[in-house]
Amino acid sequence: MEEFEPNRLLVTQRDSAELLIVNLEDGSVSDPIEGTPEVNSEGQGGLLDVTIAPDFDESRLVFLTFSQNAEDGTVTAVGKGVLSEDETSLEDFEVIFQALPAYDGDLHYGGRIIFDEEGNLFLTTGERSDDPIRERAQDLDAYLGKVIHITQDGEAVGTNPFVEDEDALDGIYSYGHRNIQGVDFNPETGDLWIVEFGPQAGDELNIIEPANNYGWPIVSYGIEYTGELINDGISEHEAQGFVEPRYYWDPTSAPSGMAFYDNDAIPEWENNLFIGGLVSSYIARVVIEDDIIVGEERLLSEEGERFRDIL
Ligand SMILES: [Ca+2]
Repeated sequence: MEEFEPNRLLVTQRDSAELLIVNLEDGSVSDPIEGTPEVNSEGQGGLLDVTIAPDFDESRLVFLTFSQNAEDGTVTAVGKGVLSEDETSLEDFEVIFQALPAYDGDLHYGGRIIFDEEGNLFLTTGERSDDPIRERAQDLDAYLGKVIHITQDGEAVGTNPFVEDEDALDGIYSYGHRNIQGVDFNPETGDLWIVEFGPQAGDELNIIEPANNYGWPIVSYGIEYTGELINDGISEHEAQGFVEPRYYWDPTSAPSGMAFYDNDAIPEWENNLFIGGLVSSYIARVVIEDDIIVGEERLLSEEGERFRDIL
């Protein structure tokens, strides 16, 4: 979801690949916007995130992420198009980035995007789930299991940490991630925070800094779906060069979508972090002091809903 005008949202529908406009004042929903990309909607794929350019009022540029058919499987892709003045179509839609390599699977696309203050994009990916492809999260020559930092044309940002490393892809910002499904900037510190799925539990809240390795699939606070430990459950993550999460969930919170509260309406919530939950069916309100998580409240669990995104 993206609020592109007061009380009006651009909303993606994952499996039908529709982009819609929802009016929060009267609850009305537009017809699907024309010109959106063809997606592969098998498994966890489909039309994923949507955001608008910082200069949307002039450019009317809309950015989408989606799972795209490629030669040897599917990829997480980013594209952009211009929302027509009558809001019925995305014009001149073009793909600006593909998180290669492609893989013949339908899980763990990641696919969240957010603009930084310089007008560049952070894109999150997944590691495509299966063993051994998931090991590519540790490799700097693959865009799987990464936070990626690109311009609005899909080029690597020049200040990225691995641009001088000939063996590494220039777009990589951080690595060792599993499946990142939420991103936001902390309004108090300016830091980029992400939330990512663990395997069986072990969902992580991480602060992203350039060149950091967040450990997957070498270390985790979760276990395999089979019940086996991850690498015999090795601990001492930091001693091995892996960055510890700020917080993790066990059992799973199935985190999807997140937003810091930065609004005067409810002063008690100032700078709290709200995280959607899928199978967990609650919204987590996370209280943070000096980058330490000091409290969590679980909201709306009685609704029995899957909360895929948060504004
Ligand atoms: Ca980790």
